[in-house]
Amino acid sequence: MSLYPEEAAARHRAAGHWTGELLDAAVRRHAAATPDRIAVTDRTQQWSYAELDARADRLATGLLARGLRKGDRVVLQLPNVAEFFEVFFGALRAGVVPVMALPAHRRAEIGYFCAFAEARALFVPDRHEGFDHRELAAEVRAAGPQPPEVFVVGEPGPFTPLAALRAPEAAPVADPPASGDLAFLQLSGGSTGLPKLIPRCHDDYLYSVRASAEICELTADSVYLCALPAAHNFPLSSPGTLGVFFAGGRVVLAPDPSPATALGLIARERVTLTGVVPPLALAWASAAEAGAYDLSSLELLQVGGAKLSEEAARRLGPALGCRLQQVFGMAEGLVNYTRPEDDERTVLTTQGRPISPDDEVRVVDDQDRDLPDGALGHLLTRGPYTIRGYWRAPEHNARSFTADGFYRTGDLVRRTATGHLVVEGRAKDQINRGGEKVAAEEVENVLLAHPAVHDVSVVAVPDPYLGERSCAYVILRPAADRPRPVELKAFVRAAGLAEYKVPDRVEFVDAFPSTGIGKVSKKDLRASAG
Ligand code: OOB
Repeated sequence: MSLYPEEAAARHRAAGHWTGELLDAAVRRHAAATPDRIAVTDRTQQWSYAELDARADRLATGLLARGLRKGDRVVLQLPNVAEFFEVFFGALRAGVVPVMALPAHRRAEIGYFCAFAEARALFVPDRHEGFDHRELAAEVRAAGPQPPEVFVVGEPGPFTPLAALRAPEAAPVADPPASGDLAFLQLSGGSTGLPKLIPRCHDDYLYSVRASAEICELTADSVYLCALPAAHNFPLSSPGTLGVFFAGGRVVLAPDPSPATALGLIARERVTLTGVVPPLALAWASAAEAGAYDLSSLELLQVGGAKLSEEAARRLGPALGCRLQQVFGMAEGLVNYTRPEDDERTVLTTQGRPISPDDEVRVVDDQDRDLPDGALGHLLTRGPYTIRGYWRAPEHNARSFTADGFYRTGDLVRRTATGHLVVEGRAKDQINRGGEKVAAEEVENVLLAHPAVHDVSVVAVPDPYLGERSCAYVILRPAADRPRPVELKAFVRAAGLAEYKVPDRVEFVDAFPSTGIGKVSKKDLRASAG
């Protein structure tokens, strides 16, 4: 089934945006032309393009030998290790579709992805940041009717080591994927109960990667530090690791994003660009100002995922001795960048303009009427790399897309006369916790199951470091003993949600402020948070 209307696909091909190439084609190209150039460096390994290419082929062969077929889904939960790309490219070559889970996800998320996507396999590390992912995998397997086979990078415990999946020799893939096929499923930040899956194909993703690499002026000499989780759309494609592989450069994987690790790697590996969320950028700036790191190789710092204040933006370039670029993107598609040729004011005060001349951007009022430049409104978008619908979610799609295929981003923006966008806020029911997105409803649904809770409303409250944190306002049942806030937080954790979704604050109230038509007014709740 095609992911785009045929008329739109034909237009994107005719414009030269969609080239018919597969996402991994550049890796194969560089492996042939410059086999010994280093493609990826992690904490313990360094792989050339030839090695990465050969590993991906052997993994593709191994997946098919295990009986997986084109179109089957697997859940990929690997941290920033070289094997992430071995599995990602290997799956793509076999036509097997990875679901791009984050290392922070726990039983609720991973269990849901495995069940909803009917995953045939789950890829995990042994341990990461003190957490045993094999235990998580065992719980997920015990819960599901069709447990996925578990492959482990590191000590396998009761499961299969990744090494056992590598075929001794690569064989040609009999039924290779086409460029319009579903390549992988990204995750939406979400605003409803369960995270939505975002179907990306080779054509649309490769276009965004290639055009991003051009905008960011990547070359074979680019060295990219991947400090955010590799599966996230920003470090994966904006231009991220895939952009660097496209250009034939080198990816350095940071095992964690702390200033000591990241700045140490920038100095040692002569990193030229990297992408981070605002709180991380500020933590790095403070460490850099304190001195001791040679950051002279760094040319470009990209900041995105959450709003960067002008004040913070001013600090970053001087502190890190490089150029700043703002990035406003979303896993559903549209990505905006400030450009090298933009004046300083634009770089400091806007979140950039769209990648493509064929990105259609509308700023509309509550009745979907177009607004003039400068006015605050809802951002709607459609274009050559923005999805037309979430995967297997027809009811949700009817709300999230207009009848003519524009995606309702849920972001409130102004457009300047130059076509740059300024993000002013959000209409979607989500908390943006320093770039990590929390769907309020997902957390509310968990808390509603607590015996003492009558009603709950989770909202964002301002935070000087993360931009926003989450606060759960709780109305207790009349006869209930008042639980302590830590107990409610522990309840969310015990339900298996990722730690970043656990409410930062819990407040008990007698009633919620309501809107004119009797709905909970989250706006007034936020205002009362103080
Ligand atoms: C990126 O992707 P997601 O899918 O995690 O989150 C998308 C949402 C946007 O709709 C917006 O609400 C927010 O994150 N956002 C920003 C922003 N960048 C993203 N809000 C204000 N200023 C920014 N610069 O976060 C993402 C994907 C690709 C590239 C960069 C970020």
